[in-house]
Amino acid sequence: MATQQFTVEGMTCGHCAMSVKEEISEIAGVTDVTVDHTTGAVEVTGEGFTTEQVAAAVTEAGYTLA
Ligand SMILES: [Cu+2]
Repeated sequence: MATQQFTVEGMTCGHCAMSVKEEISEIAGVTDVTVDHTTGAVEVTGEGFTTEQVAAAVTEAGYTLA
């Protein structure tokens, strides 16, 4: 189990954060996601997931991985 940190661009409010959290949570192996829309900081905890999957989930939510 490991925690990886990412930065997401374009989030402006709690709804943005929720969308990003929901999409990333759907990745297999992810057990916890924390999103701070004020800083763009995203922490993803789990195992077996890739940065590419996180980037795709963020794109799916409508935002961009920095
Ligand atoms: Cu928003």
